[in-house]
Amino acid sequence: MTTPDLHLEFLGEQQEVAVIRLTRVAKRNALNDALILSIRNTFENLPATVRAAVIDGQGDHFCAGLDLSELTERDAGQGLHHSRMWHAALERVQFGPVPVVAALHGAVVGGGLELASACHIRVADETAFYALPEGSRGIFVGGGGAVRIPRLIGTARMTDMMLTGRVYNAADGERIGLAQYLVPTGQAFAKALELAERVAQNAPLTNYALMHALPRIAEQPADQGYLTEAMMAAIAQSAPEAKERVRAFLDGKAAKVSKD
Ligand code: 1HE
Repeated sequence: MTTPDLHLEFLGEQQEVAVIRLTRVAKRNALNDALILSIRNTFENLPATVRAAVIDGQGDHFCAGLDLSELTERDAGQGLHHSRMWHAALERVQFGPVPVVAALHGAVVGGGLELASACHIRVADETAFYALPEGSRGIFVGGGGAVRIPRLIGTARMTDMMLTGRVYNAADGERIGLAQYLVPTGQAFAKALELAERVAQNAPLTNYALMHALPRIAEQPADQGYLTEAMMAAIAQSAPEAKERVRAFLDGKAAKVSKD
């Protein structure tokens, strides 16, 4: 649902790509409680036509993180529940109905990086920069960053970012794994949309497996992971759509893998 701080639209022939845009430009898309709840609400209520999503930020920055003006009002118990509220919202992004591509530019900092980390693909343009200023603000990550960010870049790099205030530029961010794609300035959204449209063409069960099974398999001990993989593979390949797609390839009617 579109609000003053979050715009939702649907693109593609079948409205298959949801575009979710942070529009709190005056505050650099800082995430207050209302905006976090809007993100949660949006992912919980995507129409069934949607097969992939793009999230981006209006203005010069993707997201300045937690709205620090709300932080001063909380005691410890409220802080705990606030963090859990972020967890619930970003869980809907990561384990929601469809894969999400983040289009990053400018500041991707604090809670903004936590939001980006909950997405499945990150595309950054050359203006993007990444930081975890929580360290210098005397606080800690609270939006799932302690779980997700080490899985992207390793615990040592995250520790360094928070201890020293280190800022990664766009090129280094791609090098260490904060983004999977680096594109020229101003092209992050177009590339993210192109990728989302491609993701939307996959069999839904394949996308489901990648979103819901793969990250869990990766966390399992190997012997359990192999079994979960086998069960997911069996379910995916038994779907009629999988059989049709394989038949199309064998009949020479589906695209070959090409390096171009
Ligand atoms: C904000 C916020 C915010 C901007 N909360 N109001 N995040 C941070 O520590 C990052 C803080 N922000 C910045 O470092 C800079 O704002 C930016 C590098 C992102 C952008 O700089 P710039 O020069 O384009 O904008 P600005 O002039 O700094 O900010 C414009 C307005 O946005 C200004 O308000 P105004 O009323 O004076 O116009 C800023 O106060 C406001 N603003 N960022 C509140 N974050 C789940 S736990 C997660 C914990 C965290 O995320 S901690 C990290 C918080």
